[in-house]
Amino acid sequence: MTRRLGIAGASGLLTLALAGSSWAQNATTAGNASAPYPTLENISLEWLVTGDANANGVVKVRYRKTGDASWLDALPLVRVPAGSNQGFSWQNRHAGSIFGLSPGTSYDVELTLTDPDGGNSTKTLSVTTRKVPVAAASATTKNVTPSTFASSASGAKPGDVLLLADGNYATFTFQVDGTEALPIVIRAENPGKAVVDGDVRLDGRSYVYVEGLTVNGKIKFNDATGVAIKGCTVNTPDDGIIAYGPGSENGYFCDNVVTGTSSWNDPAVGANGNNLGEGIAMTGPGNVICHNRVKGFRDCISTLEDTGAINQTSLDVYGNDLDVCADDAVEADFTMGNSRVYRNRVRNSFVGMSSQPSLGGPAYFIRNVMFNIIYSPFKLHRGSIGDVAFHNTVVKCGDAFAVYASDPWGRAWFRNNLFIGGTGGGTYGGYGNGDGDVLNLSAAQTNSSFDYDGLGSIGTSKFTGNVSGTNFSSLAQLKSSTTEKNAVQVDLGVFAQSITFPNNPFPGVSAVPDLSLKSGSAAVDKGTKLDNVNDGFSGSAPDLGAYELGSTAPDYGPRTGGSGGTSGAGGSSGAGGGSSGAGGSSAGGSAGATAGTGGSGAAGGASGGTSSGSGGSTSGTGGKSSADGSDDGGCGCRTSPSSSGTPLGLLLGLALWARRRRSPPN
Ligand SMILES: [Ca+2]
Ligand SMILES: [Ca+2]
Ligand SMILES: [Ca+2]
Ligand SMILES: [Ca+2]
Repeated sequence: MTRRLGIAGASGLLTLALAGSSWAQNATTAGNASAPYPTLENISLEWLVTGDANANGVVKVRYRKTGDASWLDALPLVRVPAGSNQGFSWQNRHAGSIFGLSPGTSYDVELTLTDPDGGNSTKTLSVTTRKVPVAAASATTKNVTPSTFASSASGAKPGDVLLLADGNYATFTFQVDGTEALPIVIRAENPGKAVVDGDVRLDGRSYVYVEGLTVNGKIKFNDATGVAIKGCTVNTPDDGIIAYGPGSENGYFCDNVVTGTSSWNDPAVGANGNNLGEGIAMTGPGNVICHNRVKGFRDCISTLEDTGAINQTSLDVYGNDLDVCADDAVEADFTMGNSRVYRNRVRNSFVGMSSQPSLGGPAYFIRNVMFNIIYSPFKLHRGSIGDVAFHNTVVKCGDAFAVYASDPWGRAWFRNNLFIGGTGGGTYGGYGNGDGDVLNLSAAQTNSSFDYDGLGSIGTSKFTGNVSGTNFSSLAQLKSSTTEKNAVQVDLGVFAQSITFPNNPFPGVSAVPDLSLKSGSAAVDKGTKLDNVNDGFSGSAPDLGAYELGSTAPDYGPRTGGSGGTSGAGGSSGAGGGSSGAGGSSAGGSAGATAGTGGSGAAGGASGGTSSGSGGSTSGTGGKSSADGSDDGGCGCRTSPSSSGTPLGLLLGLALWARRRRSPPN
């Protein structure tokens, strides 16, 4: 990922010109294949290529634990033609993830590239997932009290566990590094009973773990490597767990309870609402944000945007329980491939998942549950490219799934989701959320593919919308005139429990109801098979939405008994994998996938490699009312650098100003 300020537009035009010229090379020349920043349960794959201007190359993926005899199929990599957008550019490649692996385990990965125009190639990689970060077996425990903390901290050595007795501790900036083999652990003897009155700073630190503290302030770690924040309780007036540039690399932020001050009412919601702070926010590669309970922020979990975004790749956000996120529950903006947001549960939030934009992708969103959100379940603004959404369940007022920005977005791949909207649409926080269209995706480029989704509009007596500029007003019309050839119409009767439709988003719901499916309902066995995502499904086919019939409900929020591995985006049993609890190994994955057809998806489309998204974004207002969409620092309605006469520096300056205004960087 290269940052190229000011020349994005010129490059985008050049890309378009080359793709359309007779010089365009349709055969593939394979370049370097790599697996950067493996996480605990997922592997990121990148295979650079040149040529393949017609973007019809396909990379099949197989994997196995090193030493196993038989291979398992994963999804084909996503084709990511070179592009540029919002001051960033990306290389011509195939990219994708293998989900649901075990921590600290070696895998063989086989990539097979075929291109009908020539250039077939095979690569094999050996990749080891990261271990769950725990104290070294040989760790030396040092007992610490509030009065001895300063001397113990300054004298800490790699391999030490500083065991903090109950009591109140002063704010501190930790100054000593551990190593990968010998981390330094700062641990509450009794979880929650060692209380820090103020911020904890780990800036520049390597392999320092903080476990079980109560922090009345923020935990901040700019420029950190391999830090872990586990089982902490963070009560903050602004940001909770946070790293600005150059950010955090290979960190682990799990099983925390992070509470802010934003509330759930109309004046509080949206980009211009009376809200403050980021619950867990960071930039950098290889970070794992899992099983946290986050409530009361502007964005509950967030990457950074614009000039703040640095190498935001190989990012895992899973198992989190998110409530009162006045702007975005998960703001995965400016991700740069292999971001994985899965098996999270969201309620009482303005936006579900923001991808504003994905810079080429794939940006995965899998098996998330969103109940009583207002605006978009997936906010794909600012020309997002490469969003992949499988098996999400959404119940909200107004439009079920709408992207209100007029900026073209593309190479999206949606399968097996449940989108249920209905009555109660209107203007909230200054933004309209429609009147109950099931899909409102008018700016989706035709290189996108939406299919096998279950759609419904409760209480409106209509089934209307738009996909890539094509209007429909019935299921039959949707199926005959768009990519949704296998869509089904659903209502709340697909759920086993009786569900009260959230047609008024306020005062909010106290819990997400159980959205497991009813046996025999319209969402059961209506999905399509996706290798490594819904292996082991029950019945004749995968079900729509987050929960396969008969599967065990996953855990959301902090796991009792520790912070072990969990299962995966897909995992076996099709349930998104149950999470495992203490020290668990992967429950997901495997399950003997047959060499199925899998999804070929949008990425395989013959779209001529015009993926950049940098061109053509107009400054439209897009939304049905008010402005173009909520976001931090940089409105989705702004004119892109490529087509605007506005100096980019001014736009970036405004964006930075907006971010700083809401969330001081230091
Ligand atoms: Ca080709
Ligand atoms: Ca944010
Ligand atoms: Ca099924
Ligand atoms: Ca936001």
